[in-house]
Amino acid sequence: MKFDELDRKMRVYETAHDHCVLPGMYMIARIDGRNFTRLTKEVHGFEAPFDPRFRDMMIETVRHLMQCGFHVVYGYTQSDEISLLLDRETQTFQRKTRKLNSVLAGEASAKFSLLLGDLGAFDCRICQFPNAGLVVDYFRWRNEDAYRNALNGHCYWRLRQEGHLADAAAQALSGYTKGQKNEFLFQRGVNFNELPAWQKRGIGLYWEKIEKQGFNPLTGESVSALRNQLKIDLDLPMKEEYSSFIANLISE
Ligand SMILES: Nc1nc2c(ncn2[C@@H]2O[C@H](COP(=O)(O)OP(=O)(O)OP(=O)(O)O)[C@@H](O)[C@H]2O)c(=O)[nH]1
Ligand SMILES: [Mg+2]
Repeated sequence: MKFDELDRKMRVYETAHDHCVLPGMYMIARIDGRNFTRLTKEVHGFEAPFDPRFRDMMIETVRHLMQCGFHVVYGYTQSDEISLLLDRETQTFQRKTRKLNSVLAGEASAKFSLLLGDLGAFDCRICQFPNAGLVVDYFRWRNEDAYRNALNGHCYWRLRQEGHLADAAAQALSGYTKGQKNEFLFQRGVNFNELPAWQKRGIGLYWEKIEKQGFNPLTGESVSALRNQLKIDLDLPMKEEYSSFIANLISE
């Protein structure tokens, strides 16, 4: 069989199920560390529940994903996950989910591994939303998840420090209400409300316009130009204020 014929024959098996996200749909990629429970605690011994070194590696991974050829409007990270809101009109890879998922997972894994100096792999899935309200709800959902993770994480590791084995600590926690978890920490000198915002709400990355002063060598005049700069926000708002913040980003 000639190559062209073979190529035509085989290509269909590769592309027949290529899914393209419909025009007008919002796309959010969620990228999540594979087996990071083991990687963070058994292999690399990161501080638990939160290690600023791990946080910074995640932030740098998001920064890379926002600067490697995708049109990302907003990046968000908490725990071992990253969410990227793509520009609604983006045509990258003709909106093929197969390409978006594999390239984003590949870029995240490559960058994080370089930062860690060891293998760290990520998966990726694309969520598709027909309206801005659902995009706001999505980020509220991850924001609330960060809050729950932080409260549970602080209680869990305190119980472990006090000598409870993993199962016993998880079992004890499952019976506590949110108020009891706060009280549990408070009795041990930890005011949950005063813990750093990045632990409770996650971290946002978005583009800010800043004015840069330059110099025109032809006229000798100083000139100003607007530049896009990536803002890393460790102090995101919460609840309704966070919803408004996301809604504003989308409408810009
Ligand atoms: N020690 C430590 N662990 C962290 C930190 N941030 C996230 N993690 C851990 O990362 C893990 C993320 O959980 P999951 O994504 O649900 O679990 P996973 O083991 O990655 O499993 P899969 O995602 O299904 O592959 C949890 O065990 C978190 O405790 C950190 O700053 N320090
Ligand atoms: Mg994970």
